[in-house]
Amino acid sequence: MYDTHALRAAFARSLSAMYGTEVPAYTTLVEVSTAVNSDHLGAHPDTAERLGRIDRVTAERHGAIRVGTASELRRVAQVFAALGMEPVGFYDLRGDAATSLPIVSTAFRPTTPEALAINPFRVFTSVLVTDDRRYFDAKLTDELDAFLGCRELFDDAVVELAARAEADGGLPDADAEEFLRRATACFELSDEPVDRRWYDKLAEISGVAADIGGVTTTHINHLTPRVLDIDDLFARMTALGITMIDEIQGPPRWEGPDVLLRQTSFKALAERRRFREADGTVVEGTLSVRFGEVEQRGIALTRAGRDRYDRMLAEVDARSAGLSGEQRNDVKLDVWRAHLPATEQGLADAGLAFFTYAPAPGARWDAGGAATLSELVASGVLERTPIVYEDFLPRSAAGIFASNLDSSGSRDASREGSARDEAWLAEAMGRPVHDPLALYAAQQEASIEAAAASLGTTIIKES
Ligand code: OOG
Ligand code: NI
Repeated sequence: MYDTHALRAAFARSLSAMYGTEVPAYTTLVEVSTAVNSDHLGAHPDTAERLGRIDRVTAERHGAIRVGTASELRRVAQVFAALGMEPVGFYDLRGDAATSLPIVSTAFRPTTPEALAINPFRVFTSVLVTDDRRYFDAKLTDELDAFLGCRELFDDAVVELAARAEADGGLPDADAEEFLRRATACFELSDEPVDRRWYDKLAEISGVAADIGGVTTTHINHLTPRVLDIDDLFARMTALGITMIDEIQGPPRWEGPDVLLRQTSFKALAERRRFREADGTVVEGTLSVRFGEVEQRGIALTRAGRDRYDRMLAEVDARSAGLSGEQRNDVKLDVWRAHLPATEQGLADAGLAFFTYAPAPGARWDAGGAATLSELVASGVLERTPIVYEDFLPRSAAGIFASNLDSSGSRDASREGSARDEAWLAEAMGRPVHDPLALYAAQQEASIEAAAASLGTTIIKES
C-alpha cells in the first residue's frame, strides 16, 4: 500500500526521472545544486540547516504546469489531491504591463508541517484566461475554446485512480504503480506535430498562450531544485558556461535573515518538435519553452512583513530605472539594510515574520503567572524557529516567465480584463483555495498554544 505521502514522494521522483531524460541540463542543475548544498553545510555546520534539514532541502522540488480550461484545472486538481497537494494562493499574472501573461495561477502543495516534512513537493499551476480581451479578440477566444474543448490532458483512468487514492488515503501497490506511471505520462512532452499556423498566431500575442493553447497536450515546464546558497549556484552554473538570467529574483543576498524566496533561471536549449505546415506536410523544427530554475527559500512573512516587502520592491524599482541587474542588486541591498530588521528577533518583535515556539529541552517557567513571548524567548525558556515560506511570489514568477520567453508578445491595456479571482479558481476546481498567510498564522498559533500548555502558563502575544 502507498499512502498519500508515499504517493507524493514517488510521484516527485518519477517526474524528476522523466524530466531528466527530456532536459539533460536539468540533471546538471540537480548535480550542481547537490554539491552547493553539501559544501554549504560543510562550511556552515551550525547555521546551514536553520531553514530546513539538508535531506529535505536536497530532495525538494517544485514543478510548473500550464493548462487551458477550468475543466482541465479541475482534473489536475483531482490528480494532485491523490498526492495530498491542495491549492494554496491565487496569483494573477496578467497585471504586469511589461509582460504578456494571460494566466492566473495557484500552487498545489501539502499544507501541514508534518506532510511538508515528509515531502514538500509543490506545483505552480497556471490556467489560460481565454476570454481576456486585452489579449484575445472574440473570434480568437472562440477558436481557442474550440481547440481546447477537443483535447483531453488527463484521461478518465488517471482521474478515477486519483479519486480512489484521495478517498482511501492511498492505493494498493499495483494500482499505485499504475497511477504513478499514467500520471507521469500526462506531463511528458508529446511528439504530436504542432500546427505551425495556429501556434504562431498565438505566439504573436503571448508565448505562454501558444505553449498552452497551441498544442494538444501539456508538459512539465520546469522542475526546480532548492539550494542553500543561490549565489554560489549562480556562479557555478555561469562557470559551466550556462547563461543565467541577469538578476536573481526576489530579495538580495545580505547579512540579515533570508525572507520569502530567491529564484533564478536559465533558458532551456531549443528542443526538437515536429510541425505540421499549412500544406499538411510534417517537418522537424525546434521550440524553446522549457527552462531551468533554482530557488533558495527564506522565512515566511506576515501580512505586515509582506506589505513592507512590496514597498521595498517598489522603492527598488523607483531607484533603479535603467540600471543593470548587478547595479539593481546593489540598490536592493541598500533598501534591505534601510528597512528590514537584520535579525530573526528583530523580525519577530516587529511582527514581520512567522515563527514556531517550543519549550527548550528541560525548560521550566517558575516565575509563575503569565509571560510574554519575547520574555520567554529572552530567558531561554522558549526556542524560536522560523517558519519557511512554502509559496511563490507573483512578481518573481512574472520575471521568471518574461526572461524565458522569446518575445514579449502584445497586450492591449486599454481594454477591460476578464474577472478572475480566488473564488473563480475554487469554483472551477470544486475545492477551496487556502490562504497561505492563514496557514502560517495557524501553525505559529498552534505552537504557542502547545508551548503554553506544556509550561502550564499563559503566554501573552505582543503583536
Ligand atoms: C511558472 C513560472 C512561475 C515560479 O517559480 O515562480 C514559477 C511557469 O513557467 O509556468 O514557476
Ligand atoms: Ni518555478
